[in-house]
Amino acid sequence: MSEQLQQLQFQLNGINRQLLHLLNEQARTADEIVRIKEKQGISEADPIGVQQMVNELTSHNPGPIDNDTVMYLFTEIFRSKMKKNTKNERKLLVSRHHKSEDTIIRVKHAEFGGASHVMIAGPCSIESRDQLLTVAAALKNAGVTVLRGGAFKPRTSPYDFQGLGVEGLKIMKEVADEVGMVTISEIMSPSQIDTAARYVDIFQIGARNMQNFDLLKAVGQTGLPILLKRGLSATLEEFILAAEYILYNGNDRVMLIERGIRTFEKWTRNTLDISAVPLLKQETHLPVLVDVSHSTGRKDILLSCAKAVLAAGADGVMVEVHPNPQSARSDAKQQINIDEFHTFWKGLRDSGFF
Ligand SMILES: [Mn+2]
Repeated sequence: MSEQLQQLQFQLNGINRQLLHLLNEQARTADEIVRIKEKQGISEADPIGVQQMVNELTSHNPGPIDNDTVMYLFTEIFRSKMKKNTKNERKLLVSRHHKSEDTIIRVKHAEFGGASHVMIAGPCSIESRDQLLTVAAALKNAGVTVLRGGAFKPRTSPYDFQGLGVEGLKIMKEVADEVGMVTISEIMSPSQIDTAARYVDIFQIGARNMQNFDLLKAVGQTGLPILLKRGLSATLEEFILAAEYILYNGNDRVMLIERGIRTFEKWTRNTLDISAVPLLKQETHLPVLVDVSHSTGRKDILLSCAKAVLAAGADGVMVEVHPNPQSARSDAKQQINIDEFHTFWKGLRDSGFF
């Protein structure tokens, strides 16, 4: 009995090997068909005619395998083939396949994605000339090159402070010129581009606008440096496809910034997705930054989180700093004051990240 079993097992192994051999033969033949059709300029969704082949097979099926199973098996085999072909065809402009070396974005004296890390700091909202100048002067003294500040604020509630608008941008330009810093501010609609371009160096597209496709197309048609934030619930694929819109429309000066995603966790404002950093660095050639303020929503873990993302390969971090966070008109809870910034900054420098 056991001898018979052994014999059958041996037979089965032999059949499997033959099947594997035939499957490889089949793949080679299908590849050849695809190659010839491509040469002739024929591009079809189903170049090898899977449906037709499966119909042909089921009409000649001797059994005992039923036709449903035959259909399922052969469709699966060919489907993997079709997927492979379409995947090879689509090489995203943001991807490492399209461009293997890192994209370095230079804006005045700041460099993103280069050899050194970048610190972006400043208040959530621009509230007054005094407020911004106080922070900017302190940051500049500490060696920070890039100043952030919101003028057009996309707020969850319409009753919350909506930002100073163009007035805020004017303040930002004045202050930045005075202290000598590169500026980042958010725009929310294509109609704001021309005005903002007069006052701001880098345009931020916020999390809530990551899939505002008209805005992505519009900034794509400019040569302006863009800081694209990951959406609140966006997958990494959706994130890089949003960036692809900008590159596809002609602008390759794009930086990605992880800002936390929405999960069930309540101890942090969002969940900082650290794995996004090495994944985005691996899949794209764009600079990758992390907003540690919005991703955590709390001050006590900022330093640890900043160290973690820089160790994971981030090109820089963004943090919200306000001269008097308690009185801030937005994100009062998460902004750090100037002393706290100095501690944070020293922690990162002592660890060798800056
Ligand atoms: Mn904020």
